[in-house]
Amino acid sequence: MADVRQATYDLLRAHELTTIFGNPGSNELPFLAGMPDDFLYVLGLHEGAVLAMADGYAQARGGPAFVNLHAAAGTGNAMGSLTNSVYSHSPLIITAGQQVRSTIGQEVMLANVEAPTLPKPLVKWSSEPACAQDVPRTISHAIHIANLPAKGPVYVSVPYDDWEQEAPVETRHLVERTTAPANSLTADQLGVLVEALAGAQHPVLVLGPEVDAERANDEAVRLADALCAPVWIAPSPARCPFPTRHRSFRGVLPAAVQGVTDALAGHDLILVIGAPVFRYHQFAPGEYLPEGARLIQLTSDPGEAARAPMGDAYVTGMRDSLTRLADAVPGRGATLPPLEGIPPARTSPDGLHPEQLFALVRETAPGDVVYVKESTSTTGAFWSQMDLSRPNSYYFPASGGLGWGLPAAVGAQLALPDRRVVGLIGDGSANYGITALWTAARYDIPVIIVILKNGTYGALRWFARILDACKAPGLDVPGIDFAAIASGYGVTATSVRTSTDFVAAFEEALADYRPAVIEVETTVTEP
Ligand code: TZD
Ligand code: CA
Repeated sequence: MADVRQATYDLLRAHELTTIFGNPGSNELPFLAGMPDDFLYVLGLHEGAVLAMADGYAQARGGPAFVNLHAAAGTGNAMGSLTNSVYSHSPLIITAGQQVRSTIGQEVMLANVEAPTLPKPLVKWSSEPACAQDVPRTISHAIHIANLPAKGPVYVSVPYDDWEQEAPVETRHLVERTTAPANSLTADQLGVLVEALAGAQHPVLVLGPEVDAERANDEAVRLADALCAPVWIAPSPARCPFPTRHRSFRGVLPAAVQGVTDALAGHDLILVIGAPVFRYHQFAPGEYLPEGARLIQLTSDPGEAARAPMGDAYVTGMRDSLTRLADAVPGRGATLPPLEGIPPARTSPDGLHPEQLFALVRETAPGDVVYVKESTSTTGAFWSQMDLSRPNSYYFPASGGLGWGLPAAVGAQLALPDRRVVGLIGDGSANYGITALWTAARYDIPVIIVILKNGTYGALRWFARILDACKAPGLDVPGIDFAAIASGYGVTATSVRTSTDFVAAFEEALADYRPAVIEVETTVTEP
């Protein structure tokens, strides 16, 4: 008869969850001690990095990831990263070890008091099984609910004396069962949408991360072509849902109310696909919609549909909707003029301008490269210079919680051994997740981390000016030697200041299938 631990590992294997991202403690050892040989334990040195590695891995593989944290302290360390996972809809099954059942109430050392409450509201579901025999079913529950729409992180706390207990015989059903969403527009709903699109004079598409998450980018292109409509990326994008050199592509919408309205002026129908309406950032009140415009949103997340301040919404799947819409809308029989070329990168006499750096990255990197970006003052520079044409090519922290990018790049590279992953990380952001470099070195994960060293929290300097708060302290981060830090963690590192030196270092890192850090001195810019 299997024990709870064995039953759980069988369940994880059945769901292809054989990679465990974790950082262990005494509460977790009894579970980990039984780990079968076909499992890989990926050790992270700080739980923020553990969670972000798992998140990057989950998003890049297009499936769930399993995380094992130490009690309340480990959970707490992971929660900064977790703020992003909610909004990227990452199906993370997060487990944490708990003290022995009979001692939790005494609040002994390392007891996780009110464990299921701790990670709320950052998980869509959380639980501590009521008895040992319910542990496999609870973990099965967690896996299914994480993967059902809207996907998202879940949390299970397991007392460590549960693992040795006998699993109930019914557990065998869990290994076999599947759950599947049937989220699809009805024929009537499709008809209403087609009619709205066909009747619109100037429709526009606004695409969000769910399109890329469902790998429906090509279907979005088909719809844009049929409608001959411009395409924007929804504000604060965490992924890239549309090829940026396609003739319909207009850019990323600004993350401010009036900015969106101004950019979409003149359109009578705004179809938002796979994005919240909208992820504004800078508070700048104004009109939510251009005069005379109707907004319709397609999302898999009932929460996103319900909380939008305007428009109609359908809760459905993106790939299915896009495919059926592209098939059904009458073609307009016109094409948009081709885009102009990528503008020349701006330069600066004081050092490498971020636009220059991104242009060099674009010219040197292979066509199927994957970018994980976490440098907040270089957003405009990035989108002006990059050419992202393939699905699954761009990631950014979905809630702006820094410390995600560097470890997420490590996790994405682990999930995508056939593509190179390049982290474009600010010298402020790098510090929050820096320990993931050790994991990259230890597991020989060939990620390339480019650190943009401008010596400051660039975006905060810009914000300080906007908020009239320029006297705020703590905005600069001079004097950090990332090449030394990276070597300390066992990663080959170089520090460069010129285009020639950067290209040489980047080419060498691409040729060498090993982790690398390239620290680049860049000039201060505004987002
Ligand atoms: N801490 C965390 C966990 N998340 C945050 N978003 C911040 C602090 C605040 N913050 C921003 O929102 S942007 C930023 C900070 C500190 C500056 C990041 O600096 P960087 O990038 O060097 O990574 P830039 O390009 O210089 O802005
Ligand atoms: Ca910086």
